[in-house]
Amino acid sequence: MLSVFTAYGRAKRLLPGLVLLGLAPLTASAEQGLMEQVDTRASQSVADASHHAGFDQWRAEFRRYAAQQGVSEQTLAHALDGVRYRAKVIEHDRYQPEFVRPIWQYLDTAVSSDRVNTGREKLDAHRDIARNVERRYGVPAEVVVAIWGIESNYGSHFGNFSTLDAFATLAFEGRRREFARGELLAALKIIDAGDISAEQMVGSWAGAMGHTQFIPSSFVSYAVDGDDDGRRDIWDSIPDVMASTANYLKRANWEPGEPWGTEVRLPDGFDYAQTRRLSTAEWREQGVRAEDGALPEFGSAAVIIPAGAKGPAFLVGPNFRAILRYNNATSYALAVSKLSDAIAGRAGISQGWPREEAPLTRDDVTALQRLLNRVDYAVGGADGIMGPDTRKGLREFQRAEGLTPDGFATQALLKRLEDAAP
Ligand SMILES: [Ca+2]
Repeated sequence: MLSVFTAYGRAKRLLPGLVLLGLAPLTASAEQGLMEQVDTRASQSVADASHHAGFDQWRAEFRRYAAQQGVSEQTLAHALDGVRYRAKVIEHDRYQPEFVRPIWQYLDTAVSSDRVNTGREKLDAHRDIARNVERRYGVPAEVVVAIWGIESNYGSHFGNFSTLDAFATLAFEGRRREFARGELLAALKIIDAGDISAEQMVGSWAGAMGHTQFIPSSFVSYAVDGDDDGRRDIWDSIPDVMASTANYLKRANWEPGEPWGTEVRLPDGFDYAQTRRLSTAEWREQGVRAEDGALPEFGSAAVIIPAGAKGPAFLVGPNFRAILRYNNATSYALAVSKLSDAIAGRAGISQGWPREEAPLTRDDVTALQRLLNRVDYAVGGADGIMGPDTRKGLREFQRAEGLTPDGFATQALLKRLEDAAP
């Protein structure tokens, strides 16, 4: 899933870059790669020893800092003194997939019939809790269940990695140490507050915790005691899990009573390069029509085409943006939206995805970026990630070539750029 995020815009979200990474089922070849790395490291016992020595000193310094920040001696002694450096965390943190997984493959898994059926069973099993949460926070039960389903497959695999070990290791030598340091402090404060014990605070290697995959700072801000037992428990209390998820969306400006959006048909000659938000009335004026029924009335909505002009199009409103606050990736928000639709018995996506398009590798995207720069569509540094600047440059190139400017990178476009570049 890491690959999908890099493809569709990563991480300015409240749960920065982490939520789903821990759930990411690595491909067989990726697992193989990691195992080989582990073996190499195991033979470097000298390097490992110095790692640990440095880690102990780092932990002693962090302990003084945490004490200054008000964490109790009891929590420091019981929770922080036991944390360990975990090489596996760093291996995951540095892993970069070669291939970017297309959105349709991500959706095949995220909104599989198994996922839908289990979602309906979970909704049935927890119907009273879900409907209570819906009344209290204004977020439909199907949406809460869908987020639960996508974050942790309804709690079946939220990870059993120590959150404290994860953030201590990342704060010691991860890519974003300051961020991890703040999360480790937040985690200790959660333990201090008595919500959960250090032993029970588990989740993904990246530090996303429990059924809802909240990182500690999100837990501090948004977790809710749904069953009124005095503790916020997203590991073992479904009322707390559901209330916390709904509270998060409410605080992300969820509009009660509004749908996320709908699939649309775009008219011939539609301007694919426009990225503005407009009202439904304005989109209607441009000839945008609902695939089925009427367009929802939004004051501010975007038309998105996640796989370019040959794939399906969607009109998305404020609640789609609220889901993006949970995890800032179009593929993620669409998966939650369509899974909630399916659980509620609404229709799936009508138009087909361009499944014949071979995905671009990281190297392909880097080459694409270098070529765009060379033919004067400045897209900035060539980092192998399809971001907004790269898509904008690509749209300009498409327009100059008389193609539909949808900003969707394909092997054919890469070839065309190679031919066009001096
Ligand atoms: Ca509780």
